[in-house]
Amino acid sequence: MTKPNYQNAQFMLSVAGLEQLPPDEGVEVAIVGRSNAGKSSVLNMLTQNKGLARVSKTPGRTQLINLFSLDDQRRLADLPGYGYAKVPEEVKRKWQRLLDAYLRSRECLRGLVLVMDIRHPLKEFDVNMLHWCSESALPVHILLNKADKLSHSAVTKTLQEVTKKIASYPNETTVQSFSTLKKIGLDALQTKLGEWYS
Ligand SMILES: Nc1nc2c(ncn2[C@@H]2O[C@H](COP(=O)(O)OP(=O)(O)OP(=O)(O)O)[C@@H](O)[C@H]2O)c(=O)[nH]1
Ligand SMILES: [Mg+2]
Repeated sequence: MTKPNYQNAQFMLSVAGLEQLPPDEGVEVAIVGRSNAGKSSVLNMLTQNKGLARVSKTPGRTQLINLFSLDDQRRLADLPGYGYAKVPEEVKRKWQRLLDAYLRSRECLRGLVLVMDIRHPLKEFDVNMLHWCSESALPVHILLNKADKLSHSAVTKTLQEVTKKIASYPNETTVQSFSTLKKIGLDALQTKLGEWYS
């Protein structure tokens, strides 16, 4: 299959429950990460469409699974952000259940893009996600986003630390630095996605 044209991305729908998802076929790649890590910004940069995924300054606004189609067989999913303290417990539990159910049951899910703030990598939720993916043999590509917030040497150091920590995972687990603000790392991300979508 040819490489997807990310600029063709179209918003499909937002779902609050699995039963609302489109048929489980073709290839889906999901973007996950703690609230405010920059998931929606990554999606906007990838598709060169600033308004596509809502970039919210209020953390936790992405409360549903937002689906975007690249073509009739390939989709991107922007998953609910997790870990935002100010959201009521009940709402948090609801998101967690939706996220878990999606990850467990979605057959067409080919890989996860796990977005972290490079200043706070591998928080508890990130580590849980990596463990879960490793047990489910689901490939993960980590974006250490907001690299513009650190010096070049600090970026390199964090990249080395994370690389070392993920080396023991048996599933395909890769990492790169990224910045939606400075537009750093897009080529590497597209290369990884190209593998998954091919
Ligand atoms: N400095 C810097 N800020 C960024 C970068 N990427 C995103 N941000 C900012 O981080 C904040 C959160 O970005 P979002 O893309 O909304 O994050 P999200 O992960 O989708 O958040 P939720 O939908 O709430 O889970 C926004 O204020 C962005 O402008 C980056 O590369 N560098
Ligand atoms: Mg978002």
